[in-house]
Amino acid sequence: MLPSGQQQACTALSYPLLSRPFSLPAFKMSVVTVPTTPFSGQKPGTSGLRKKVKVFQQKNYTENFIQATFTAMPGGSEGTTIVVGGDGRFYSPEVSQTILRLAAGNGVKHVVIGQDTILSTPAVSALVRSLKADGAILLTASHNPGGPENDFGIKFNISNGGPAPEDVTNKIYAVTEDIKEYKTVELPDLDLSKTGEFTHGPLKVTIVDSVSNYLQLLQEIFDFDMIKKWLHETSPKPSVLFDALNGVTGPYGRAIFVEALGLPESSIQNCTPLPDFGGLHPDPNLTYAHTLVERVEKENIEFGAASDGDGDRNMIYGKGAFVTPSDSVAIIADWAEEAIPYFKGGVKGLARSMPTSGAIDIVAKARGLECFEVPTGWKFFGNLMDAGRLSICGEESFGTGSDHIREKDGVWAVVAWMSILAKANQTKPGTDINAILLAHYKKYGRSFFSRYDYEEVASEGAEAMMAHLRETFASSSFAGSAHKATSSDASFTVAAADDFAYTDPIDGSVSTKQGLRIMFTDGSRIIFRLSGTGSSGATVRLYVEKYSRNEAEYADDAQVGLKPLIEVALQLSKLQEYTKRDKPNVIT
Ligand code: VG1
Ligand code: CO
Repeated sequence: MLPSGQQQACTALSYPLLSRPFSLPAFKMSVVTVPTTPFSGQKPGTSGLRKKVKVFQQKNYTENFIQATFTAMPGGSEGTTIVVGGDGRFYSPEVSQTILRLAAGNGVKHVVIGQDTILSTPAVSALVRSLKADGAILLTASHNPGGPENDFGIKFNISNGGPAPEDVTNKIYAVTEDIKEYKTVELPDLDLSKTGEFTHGPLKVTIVDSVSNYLQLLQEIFDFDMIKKWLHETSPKPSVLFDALNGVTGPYGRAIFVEALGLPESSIQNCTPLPDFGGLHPDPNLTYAHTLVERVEKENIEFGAASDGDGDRNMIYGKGAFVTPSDSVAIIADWAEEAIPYFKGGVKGLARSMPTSGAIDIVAKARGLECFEVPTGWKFFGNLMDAGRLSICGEESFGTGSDHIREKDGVWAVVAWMSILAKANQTKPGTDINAILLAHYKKYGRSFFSRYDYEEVASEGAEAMMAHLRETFASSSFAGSAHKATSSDASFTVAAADDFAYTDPIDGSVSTKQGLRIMFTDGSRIIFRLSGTGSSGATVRLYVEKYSRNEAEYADDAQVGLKPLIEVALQLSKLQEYTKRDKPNVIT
């Protein structure tokens, strides 16, 4: 039942009537203004608002945030078309209905929603662009676990299909801090299980198939026939395993790998989206996608890949060959024009997030392309793409993508890698992932990269550690100082250290405090950041990078080569003292 509130004088419809079984009213249903009070902390992070489900379930919590989103929409919400989708996690069905009610209350004209609200993040971005919609609301906490005890999230994308930039998310936050009411129309639940067009109170609602629009886009971008040739006409046939980790890409995986590319059902796993991801942590990395890694190794699978809860991340893993995301984007950029028809006309520019390794910079230099270094978070790539200066970009956090949409795209990256293998096999049959990696290192050198995550540490400790580092950086003797590893004689001299700030080259907006970085004279780097996607406590991310042109090292395990740098990072930051952790939860 709707909380008591004042009715706006739109129609003569009264409450008792509204609770009758739904039939299409011949007149506009009443917009009801419901009083509410602010919740603290509704500040969107790196990618939307992420909190425990229980937090979102508090009365008015979700309504407040959705109202703030409509209020902050550039150009307002009146008369707009919005796309609604998500990874189908627990609490999505309830929130979808809330969005429909508040959309009606806020004058939205048309809502395009995925069947059962299922649309991957890249598919939402693609739909916004192909429908020329005004924005999108995504119900996802991405790779964070789902279920009643875990996380839920809401994210807003703008009309270019990409994550809202900081001026919009800041406005959403400002509205939540001061909210006094939200506008809704009391509509019964709409059955979202059937596709089609519906009238829902004052709204037009189109329920779309989750996959078809996105599949069509991929078929325009890639040469599926070339991939099929590689898969079916190579002897012996390369084997493939795609793992959706029970996240949203299951239906996409089936449509692409089984139906379009003709692979057997055994080449996909965990491909039914589940509200709690079947208890999995839907994050495609060596730790959480370990069943994929084990099967690839045991069954000698040439090409393995996984994606995250909402389908924007990917991991590429072949037999004995893990492709770091930093290498992945560099290699895709290097092969793009040759292997992917979408880029036939030329790649415009490249980019990476600041902590991502410089492997892509080297490709950009060799190819005479502009290369941008932006803060962590996909929202920073959008302006560059819209301005026609960026084609391919990536983040070390298993995010890779291009300007075909304005989100990173897990399945796109997987098909991009299949295209590279298919192309390489045309001239050199038997080329596998390892061969692609080694050839790349031989041409450009290798950037060793690793990230250590210390999850859910006490916020005070994490903040104190960052403050300690800032103080260290401020000392005039820090640049030029030498730091010795604990377990070897390796020593690193500080070339420079700063708190990364970024000025958007297109609109001039400035983002400060985007990560503490120490650059050493040999080109190595250490970076410290606090995560902006966690739902409780703080997560410290430590990134280390070392570049090598020594061929003898190209096949080495990254952890071995990076050990001295990690030791220096731990000493300099006093991380163990501040966070009380002697080991990271995840190493990627
Ligand atoms: C993390 C990653 C970042 C990524 C973001 C959203 O952010 O580091 O690169 O863009 O997640 O990805 P943070 O602030 O926790 O480091 V997703 O797939 O979670 O939407
Ligand atoms: Co994601």
